[in-house]
Amino acid sequence: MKLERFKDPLPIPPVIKPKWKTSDYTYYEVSMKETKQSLHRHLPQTTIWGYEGMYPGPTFNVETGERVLVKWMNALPDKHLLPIDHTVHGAEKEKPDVRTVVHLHGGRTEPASDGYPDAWFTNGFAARGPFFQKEIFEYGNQQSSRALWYHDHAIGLTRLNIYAGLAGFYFIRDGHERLLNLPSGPFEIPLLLQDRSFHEDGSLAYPNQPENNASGITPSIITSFFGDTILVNGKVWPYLEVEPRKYRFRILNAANARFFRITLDSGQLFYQIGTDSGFLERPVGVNTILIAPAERVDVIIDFSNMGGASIILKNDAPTHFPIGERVSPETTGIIMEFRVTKPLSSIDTSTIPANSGPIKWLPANSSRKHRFLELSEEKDQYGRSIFLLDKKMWDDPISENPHLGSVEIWSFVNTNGDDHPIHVHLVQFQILERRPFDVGYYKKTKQVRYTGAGIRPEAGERSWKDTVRCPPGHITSIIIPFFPFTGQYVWHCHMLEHEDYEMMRPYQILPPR
Ligand SMILES: [Cu+2]
Repeated sequence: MKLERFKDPLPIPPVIKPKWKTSDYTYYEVSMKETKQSLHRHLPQTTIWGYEGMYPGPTFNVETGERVLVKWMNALPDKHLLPIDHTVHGAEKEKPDVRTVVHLHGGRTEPASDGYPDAWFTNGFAARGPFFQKEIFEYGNQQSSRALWYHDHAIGLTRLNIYAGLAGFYFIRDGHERLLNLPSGPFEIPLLLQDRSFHEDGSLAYPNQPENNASGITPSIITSFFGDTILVNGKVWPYLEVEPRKYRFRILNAANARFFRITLDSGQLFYQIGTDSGFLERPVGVNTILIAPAERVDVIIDFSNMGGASIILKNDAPTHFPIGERVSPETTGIIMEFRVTKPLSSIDTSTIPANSGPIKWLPANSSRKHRFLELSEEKDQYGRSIFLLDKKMWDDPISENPHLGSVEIWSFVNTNGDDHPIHVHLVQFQILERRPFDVGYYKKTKQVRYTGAGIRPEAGERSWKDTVRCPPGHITSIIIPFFPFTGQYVWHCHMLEHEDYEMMRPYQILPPR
């Protein structure tokens, strides 16, 4: 299907209002609903699933330390919009087709509210998964200012539920952020990047089997979904009219599997000020930013001297990443357009701060435990590709069990050809290094033989993170302090087709030693 670019203005998801607010807590209700929405002016309306019937969902704006309660409710139909593979763990035929549970990505959340994949629930909470504990989730927001996002996390269905539309932004605000005098209000814009494909009737297209399906199973899970259309905030190739001034963009890669490597065709720099989990120590000016699924970047673009210009936000990340098909310059290579056509409404007094505050760096020797965890590609019993963590399945006994208050180094030993964005729930971490190693030798002997020096994280990664890219042929090491809760969480690849098919593991935070 050929859709014209830059026909629709960029929608900005509305900020959700609480049901009530007391001095002690703020209470929200959010209902997941099926509805129809226009995703492009020339495309018939698309049936989507949205939080509050919106795709993307409404944006949360909360304050550091604010106690937020959310009753997430499933008001979806009984039948799924998209093809379910019942051979995938947790999505067996006897399970309800439409199961949901919400995870606040990047949140320091108690286990009962973290959206454990087996804590799913159906319409009206009629059926509940084995780990379901409560109807109202609680978020303490004991975190500094940053961009989180909320999305579905139901076992065996996450790729389909998010594809159907179940994702939204969640910003934590604080006084430090306000003191930085960043572009704000109408000049702070969230950009949720995704790829999708459509049928002629406007409905969402998601393959019901891989191209060369030798497994005999239909529907069958695919290795990675890549769409032929790019959407921002739920619109296909939108445009945004801006004033000649600085804007702050909160960019999230919410795609199933596509990496975005973004540039501006004007040759301008992005001034990156933050990552997944807060500010960099100081902004970095960069031409290009690589954003894996679930990563966020906080950038300022200065349109001050660009009056009248049209600037295209482009993407050139191959699929799969890093070695795969090149993007099409006419379609997947284009994200959106900025038009500097609005008159300046007021003098731009916002700043790109020279400093955003020091980060307490964790030295490698502050860790007591170092785990090497392989990211491997195997074949399942039907001959399909399956990616595993440490060669273990979701159902295998828990093997990662740090103590509360401890610091560990996790080294992801990537022996396959994909770059995998690994996300650890509850915690934030720092990237120590990525170091090339001898993959063949490792596969034979399980011994690490490095083939080069460790590579420091990129300038735009030098802060706290919750998702880390683990390129092939490298051992990616992160250092993680485990707090403030004990209990069971998950860690996983955030390419949703991988996560849904065994590239996810439970982990347990034990009481302090
Ligand atoms: Cu993966």
